[in-house]
Amino acid sequence: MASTRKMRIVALCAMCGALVAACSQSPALTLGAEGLGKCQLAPDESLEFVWLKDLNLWMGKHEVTLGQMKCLFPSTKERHQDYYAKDWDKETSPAVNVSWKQAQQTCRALNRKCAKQLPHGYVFRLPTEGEWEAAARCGRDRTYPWGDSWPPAPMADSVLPNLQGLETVSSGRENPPTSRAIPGYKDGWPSTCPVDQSGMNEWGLLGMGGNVQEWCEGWYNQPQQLRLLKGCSAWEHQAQRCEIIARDCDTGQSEAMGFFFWGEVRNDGHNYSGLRLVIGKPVGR
Ligand SMILES: [Ca+2]
Repeated sequence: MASTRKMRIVALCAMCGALVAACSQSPALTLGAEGLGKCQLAPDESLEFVWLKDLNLWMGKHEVTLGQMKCLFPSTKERHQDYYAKDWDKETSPAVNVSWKQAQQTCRALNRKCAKQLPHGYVFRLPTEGEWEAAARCGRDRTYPWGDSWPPAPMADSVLPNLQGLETVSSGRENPPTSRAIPGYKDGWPSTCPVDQSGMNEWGLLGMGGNVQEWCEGWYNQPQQLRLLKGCSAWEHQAQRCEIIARDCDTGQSEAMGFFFWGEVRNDGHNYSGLRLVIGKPVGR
């Protein structure tokens, strides 16, 4: 069934949060002013961006949610397993099982819809590895997105990053089955959590410390065969893999993955992979 949702972009004043303009009424909308931008997909679906002056781009405040993906791709199947509690908020949780190819499709879809509303020379794309790492460091010298401590410490908003803690093991929801967890660590989420509850860093970005891994532009390796993932997921328990410099990969070419909520084990993709968007100058791929 075709979606009746409509897309529009709104920009919010950096200082007071007041609405500046809406693209459905003002095609000349410019997001170039320094501050917070908000790309609203529907009254309850918005893509929020934070202007990062150091990087000359707007970075997604959150990972892209399943609800946002459904808004952009209404014909895409949504699948998840029954072990999720009925009150599980899938719509505001990050989309997972997204391939790199599908992350690029997401950027293209937004660029088609919103090109006229972006500042001249800017596009929706994925962050580069350097941009992702800079956003995770927030201008500081540190090992992990939360600092230098292990086990993980709370993020800047006093919320623990969503990693694989004891609650994941005790809930029986781990998938694939594992008894591994960060010793003594409990962030309260046995799986992914709503994107606005996964810990905010000093630059106002959430999910940089966990929840789902995020596709980046560029390659993982040479010769260029594998695509790059940064960040760790709600199922990560190894310190080294939580470091800002850590890298992960996948072929990223799957067409069959879809924008699934976590829960369906598949053999043809990367179950932990989600995405975060930026609005920035184009980069090579
Ligand atoms: Ca993340």
